[in-house]
Amino acid sequence: MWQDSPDPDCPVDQIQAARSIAIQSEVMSQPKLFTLPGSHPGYSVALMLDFKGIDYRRVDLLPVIHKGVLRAVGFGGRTVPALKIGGEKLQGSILIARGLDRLLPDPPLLPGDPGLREAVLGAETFGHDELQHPIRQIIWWLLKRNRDAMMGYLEGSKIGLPAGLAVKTSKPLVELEVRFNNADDENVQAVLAILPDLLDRADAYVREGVLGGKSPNAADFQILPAIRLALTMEDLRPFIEDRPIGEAALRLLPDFPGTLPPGLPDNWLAPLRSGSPETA
Ligand SMILES: N[C@@H](CCC(=O)N[C@@H](CS)C(=O)NCC(=O)O)C(=O)O
Repeated sequence: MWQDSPDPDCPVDQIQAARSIAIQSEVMSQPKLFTLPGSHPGYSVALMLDFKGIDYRRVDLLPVIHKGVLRAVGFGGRTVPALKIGGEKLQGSILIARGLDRLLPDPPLLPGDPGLREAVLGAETFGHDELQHPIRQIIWWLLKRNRDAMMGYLEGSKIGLPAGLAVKTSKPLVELEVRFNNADDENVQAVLAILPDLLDRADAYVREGVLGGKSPNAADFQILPAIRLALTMEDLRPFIEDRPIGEAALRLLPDFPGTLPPGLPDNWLAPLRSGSPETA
């Protein structure tokens, strides 16, 4: 245990050396990614860590319960992804992206060319501020009505209890998440009405070479997991899979757990049917 005043039997130099070894081992200890099964920004950060070649441990939490765990391990916010790395606690996919580039600049998540860098940052903000949440609202709306489908999204996660039991007892947690995320009929219908525009804008980023290229960047990592999660929803998949953004998501994430059978009211999908020339 650390002592604040020097031990008379131990030279001060040794105390300082031991202290610095302890700090180094904290810095070097294996990073921990706290996430929820199926969380698209959780995937964003997992992909960034893989891209950087960082060996990390994933800690899968259960929705709602995750808040207490995050607090207990010292995070201030209530959402995942949250990352403990190099003695730092980073929370939020964009903040983590900037933090990773600061801690381990190579390979960079942002391009060196100033114009492209600005475009990537703009696309990343679009993915985070405009695309991420609507996808979350649609999936919680569907999961509320088909809790058995959660089994698929739990595949490959270690949540500390059998997946079947987690699904069986998930009703209150799902209902709370639906409430926290405002995933009610009115909002989900509104989100589906703007989805064609969001997809058009995402396609434009691919066409302009801002994302979907050979070497993924921060915008790929922010946007493509959200699109990949949308592709697990059978209601949405036909409107996305043949688009440039759908193809880019399937290239980056060919395997992704979970499937949601059709469940959205047919008339709510009308904007997607008539929404844009690409989906006609
Ligand atoms: N926009 C933030 C927040 C992400 C976020 O809302 N994460 C969801 C999981 S996808 C979450 O933690 N939800 C739990 C809750 O809000 O209770 C980010 O990109 O990190």
